[in-house]
Amino acid sequence: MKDRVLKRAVKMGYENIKKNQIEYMKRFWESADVEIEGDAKLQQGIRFNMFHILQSTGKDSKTNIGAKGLTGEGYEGHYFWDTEMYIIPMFIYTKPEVARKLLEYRYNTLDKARERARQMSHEKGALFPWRTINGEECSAYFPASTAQYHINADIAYAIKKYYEATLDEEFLIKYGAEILFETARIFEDLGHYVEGKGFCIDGVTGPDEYTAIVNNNAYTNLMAKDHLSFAAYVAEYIKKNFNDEYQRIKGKIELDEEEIVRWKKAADNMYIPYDEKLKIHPQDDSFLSKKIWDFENTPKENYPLLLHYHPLVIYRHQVCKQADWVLALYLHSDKFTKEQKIRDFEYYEKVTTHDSSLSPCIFSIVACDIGYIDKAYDYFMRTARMDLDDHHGNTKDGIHAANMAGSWLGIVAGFGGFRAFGDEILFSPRIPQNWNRYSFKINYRQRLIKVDVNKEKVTLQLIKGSLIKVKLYDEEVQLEDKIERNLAN
Ligand code: IFM
Repeated sequence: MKDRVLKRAVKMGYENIKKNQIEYMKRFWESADVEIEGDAKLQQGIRFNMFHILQSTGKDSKTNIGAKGLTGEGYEGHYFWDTEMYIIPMFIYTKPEVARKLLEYRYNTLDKARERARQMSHEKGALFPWRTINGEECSAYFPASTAQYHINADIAYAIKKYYEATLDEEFLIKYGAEILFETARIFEDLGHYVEGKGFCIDGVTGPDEYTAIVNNNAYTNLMAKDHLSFAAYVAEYIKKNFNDEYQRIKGKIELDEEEIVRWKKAADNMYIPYDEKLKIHPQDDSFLSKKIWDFENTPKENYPLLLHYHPLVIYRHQVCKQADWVLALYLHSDKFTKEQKIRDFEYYEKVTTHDSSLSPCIFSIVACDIGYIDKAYDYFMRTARMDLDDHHGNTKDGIHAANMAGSWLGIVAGFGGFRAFGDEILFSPRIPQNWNRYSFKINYRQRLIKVDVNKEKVTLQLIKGSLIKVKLYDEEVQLEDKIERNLAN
């Protein structure tokens, strides 16, 4: 394979390769560039991040993107859920064909995920690994890693978002549906009904690596709910519209129609923990009853905590390494009121160390959503130049790829307020005080939309494609050419 690539390169010659590369990058920036006026260092940071993500990502459906990109030996080149929750979103809306390839990679490792499911005593279905290269689970430590069953739901979420943004039925039929069904089976098998609660999922770890093996991790349950109902929807949709293909998949994985009924029932009855006294979503069933970490008496040099305390000490406390439920508030922002988001955000902000580089960008996005723009800006500033300025002191081990894509999300989903839920495309831009202007581009269903924001105005411009309905703040607009509105405070 390497040989073939080299031979092809020699045949093409340096000048041709250079020309193609320049063309390729030009096309990428035309449909993906982000501009920030008023802060040259930030502008440099965001383009540097996008470039790294683009160049580090495998585009052949056999390779993916390592947590450290192509730049260092940290995490041994392994791929994580970072891809589905941070990197694929950037590609879905800038270069969807790459998002598809990354999802196809999961399809190509589905057999390994089936093997893993059997090792974990699931008779049917597929369980994707926490860290991997060829599809095999490579983690030797289960509490804060392989117990993260949410990976299955994260992959389902990425498939859903990719499908909604592209309506790529060919992908859904050929690859997506089988992944969705096989992974949904795991949640159905894992969960059980508890009277007074509903469908419960025990003994898993959520995204937060400072809290391990708990019952009803709220993030996992909410993601599994969405996964199970989407899997059921896709099964019905394909059965109705592409019955031959449906029968093929059904036969291949021996799918029983009753399973689909059970997925729907589990989704409808999924238990999402809620604390009536504090009016917040606890991270899991036991989170709020644990002692809160003594942040006041923890010296600065003892962070990140994982390098200074035994995991068991950390697990016994209320302390989060990274966004867990706060990530759910962003991914499912349509399901919660602003007041609820504020209560949850404020609670988790007090107990989160952000020892993981995957965290500040998510807090920044949710801070924007609830109108805490200065706070959002402070969080965002920790992401955009993390590797250029070596904020974590470990860039020598490689870049923080998820954070890099997260900085793109911070602008687009955070300050730009972009959300897409099927036919609903929403923008609610805000501008931080230090910027004069910023702009970004969104690809959605063959349209290219440019969003330009300055201190007074928001301009939406349809650069490519036909009329599309979008929502700007609370106003529904038919975007055909260009519209301009006052910037909300
Ligand atoms: O996948 C992440 C995890 O969520 C936090 N620790 C680092 C991993 C790789 O980036």
